[in-house]
Amino acid sequence: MMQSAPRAGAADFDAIIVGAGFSGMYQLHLLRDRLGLKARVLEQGGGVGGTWYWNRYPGARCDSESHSYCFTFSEALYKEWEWSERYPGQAEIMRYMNWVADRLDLKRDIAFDTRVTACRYDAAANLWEVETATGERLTATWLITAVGCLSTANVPKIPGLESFGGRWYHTGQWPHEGVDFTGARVGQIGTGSTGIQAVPVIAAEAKHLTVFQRTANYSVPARNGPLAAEFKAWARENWQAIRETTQSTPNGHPFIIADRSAWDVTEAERQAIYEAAWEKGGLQFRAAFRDLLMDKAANDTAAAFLKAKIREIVQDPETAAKLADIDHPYAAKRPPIDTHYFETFNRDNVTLVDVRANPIERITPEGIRLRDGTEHALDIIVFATGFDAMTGPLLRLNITGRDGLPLAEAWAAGPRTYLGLQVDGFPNLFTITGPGSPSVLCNMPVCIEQHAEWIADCIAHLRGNGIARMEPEPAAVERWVAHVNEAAHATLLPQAGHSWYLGANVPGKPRVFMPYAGGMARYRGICADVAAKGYEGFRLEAPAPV
Ligand code: N01
Repeated sequence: MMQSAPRAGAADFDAIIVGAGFSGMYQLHLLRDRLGLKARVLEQGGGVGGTWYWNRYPGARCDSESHSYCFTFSEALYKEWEWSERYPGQAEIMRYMNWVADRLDLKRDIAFDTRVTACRYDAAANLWEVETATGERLTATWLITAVGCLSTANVPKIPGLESFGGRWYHTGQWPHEGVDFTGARVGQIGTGSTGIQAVPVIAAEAKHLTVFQRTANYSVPARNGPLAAEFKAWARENWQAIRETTQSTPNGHPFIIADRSAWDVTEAERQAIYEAAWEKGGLQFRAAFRDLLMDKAANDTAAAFLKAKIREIVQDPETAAKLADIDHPYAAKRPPIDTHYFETFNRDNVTLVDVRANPIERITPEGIRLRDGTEHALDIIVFATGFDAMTGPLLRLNITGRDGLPLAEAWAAGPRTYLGLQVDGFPNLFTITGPGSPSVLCNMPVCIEQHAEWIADCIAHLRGNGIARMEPEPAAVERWVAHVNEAAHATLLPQAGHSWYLGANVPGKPRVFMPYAGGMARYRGICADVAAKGYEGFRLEAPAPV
């Protein structure tokens, strides 16, 4: 169907932003305070914070180091806040987010407790109409999704859940008042980054914890602790240098990947390097050699070191063997970091159950029954089972583009975007950290700042040039999808066949490697180049003459 020429319509808002986490907050600040636009944020939660508003599970803590897990666009803002620990806990991040929101006076333009139920593009008016759960309808020229990549909880459809006589929770929808595990028999399903953080904290409180492991996972100690006064002073004084580092590294973290191959050193030197990285702790372990994510044999050396650590820590050989029976390259799935995860299996009140060998058959009124008939009696089940990642939060918005095309249909075979920022058929829609952008492979605030700034600059350009409609050319989308695929396959990442990066954790979801694995610094350059070339690959249309 031919589409009518765009008109500059009279909308309620210049921009509607969905979500008030890091991305929605910064996008609001840029559009309202820098461009002077009329912008409104719609947020499902009762406060700011995005993922941290919902993920209040025991042990919830960020695994980016605190001095890099924050906004860095403003020197003043950066220097005014002081983090207390190497890795910020959920409560401290929430304090930070609220502090920023108040400091930038953002809350007056955020509608809380407002769930978006549908977004429709009206081609004739060239407007987005956004509907909320209360039936309210708002219109805007620009629709910007700031819904995060991990905000749609994945509760597996295990038969019998509704019959369970105890309580159950998903870590991503944790009750604000907390959960009292005292005296309880707890079962936790899932051993991803979340599960690995939750296990030690739940075990310390519960009468008994049974961990149901489907896929064994690597983990490196976080070595979290209070930050020394000298470090805090160093971070304050080095705002610019920290920012330059995080913007120049492939993953947006404040450490540099060593410029050496695992094969440049002797076996003894390699072990010493891994040992030092293990002692230092955290995600930096990945930075020991530059080829860990490219060369399977190099990766095998790291994997062997980490599996040996598990066997060294865990006293019961049978439990250690199950925990170390890891079937994917190190860091091909998101690598967790922990505080006493493997040590927790030495406690008398913790049991590991291998549900790959003996799968969960059903949930009964009393607990969890496995295929071989074994029944685990439980009072509480914790689902640390992850998310319908990246596409889930977008599809949940029921977005309909040009010619009534639902996003779910456009993406039936997997997400297709240009730069992870726009989708053909969906004019004037921007997706912050969308599929096809580095997003979850990067320290999130770093990629969020880049996206929000690119979008604000783009909107300023469009307004300055009288352009009313922007949409990617299908050929540009085609090229970008191919490039995202090629970038993923240049690494070992697709080798973890059950990873949520591939959508493999949600039954029926298309298996497409969703984030851009070419590195954040390279991606930043590509986006800048596209803008410098007059938004190459996008179709820009001026309003129709009146
Ligand atoms: O989720 P996951 P997550 N039966 O999907 C298992 C971020 N994050 O919430 O691997 C049995 O990684 C599943 O098993 P398998 C971070 O980006 C960040 O832990 O599919 N088990 C797996 O073990 C992270 O990667 C921080 O075989 C089932 C687990 O549940 C992302 O969030 C902290 C199952 C899910 O692991 C998601 O992590 C925490 C079933 N039916 C999280 N279904 C930071 O610190 C699923 N599983 C920033």
